[in-house]
Amino acid sequence: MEYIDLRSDTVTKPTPEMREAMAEAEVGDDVYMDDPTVNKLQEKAAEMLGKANALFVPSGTMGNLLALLVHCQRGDEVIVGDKSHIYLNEAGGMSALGGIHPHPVKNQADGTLTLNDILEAIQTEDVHHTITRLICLENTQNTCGGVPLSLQYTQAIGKIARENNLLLHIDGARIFNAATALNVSVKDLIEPADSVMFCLSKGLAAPVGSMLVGPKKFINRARHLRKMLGGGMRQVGVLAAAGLISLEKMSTRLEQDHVRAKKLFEGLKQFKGLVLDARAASTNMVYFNLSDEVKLSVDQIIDEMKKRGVLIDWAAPRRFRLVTHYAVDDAGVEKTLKALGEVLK
Ligand code: TLP
Repeated sequence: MEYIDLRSDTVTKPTPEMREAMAEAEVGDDVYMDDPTVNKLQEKAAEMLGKANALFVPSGTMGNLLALLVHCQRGDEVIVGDKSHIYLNEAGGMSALGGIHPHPVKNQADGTLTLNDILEAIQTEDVHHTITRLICLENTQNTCGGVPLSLQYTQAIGKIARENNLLLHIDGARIFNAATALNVSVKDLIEPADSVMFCLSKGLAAPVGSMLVGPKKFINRARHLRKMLGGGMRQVGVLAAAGLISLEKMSTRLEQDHVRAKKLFEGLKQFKGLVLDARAASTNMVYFNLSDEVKLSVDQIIDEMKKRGVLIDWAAPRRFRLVTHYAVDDAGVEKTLKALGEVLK
């Protein structure tokens, strides 16, 4: 059966153009920095994001971890959203591997951390306290509905960071979705940040890989730590070739995914028993809860949807997330709504 797969945008497969570019990619040993395709990808990413340098890394999780390890010493503190991927979904890497102490601050429904909460979380100089070193934002904020954080908000956080001698890292796994939704350039959107990680392997459809961008010294240190973590790769131009197409082509088509997420959101309103988040799908994600009137369990719903050719996943015990991407077309949206109508009847 051909499935419509809404579990995540991580499920995207390389496009035919990517497969061709991968087969023909010029390669070299990237630990020697000899892979021309990786070098090209890194130059392109740095240029598009307006930072001095970039580093190709195997995953978003490793990119975020490297940023934390470069910015912080053992015992330093990082201000993070309490619903952020770094805090909840990266296996505690910052603590386990870096001895870094997370200071969680509440993510508001719109994905932001309030300026006041951040200011209050910054430790004062005191023998009892850790040293606050870094603020992390996530844009788009995945678990708050995939909401984009605005340019003005990011600038305000950048100002707080500078005024308090802190650094700012953005987990921009979906930063191109954010920039598309906000109609601003990615470069402007991340300008206040010292470092940014973004993923090639989500809506941008590359099979593997993320990028870390920042100043030259930061990237040099991150390259060293990437090797330490076992992430030094060799003829990896075969993957970078797909990443170049992600940047050149796939980054400009994300609006289509957002339009389809909105169609899904509108369509879901017809079903009793679903509690939609008040905010309309603002990028490529739609979250909803099951009310008590739905007697089926999430697993039963997942199974019944699968029988009808639609893969979905739960985000919390009575909560679902549907994610659109380039393999979900208008017919896929219709098929999903029809299947859900039958299952919830
Ligand atoms: N997110 C995945 C899952 O891990 C939840 C998904 O399906 O959304 N930052 C953010 C905001 C992310 O959403 C993810 C992946 C990552 C970082 C990590 O990227 P990878 O999976 O490449 O390590």
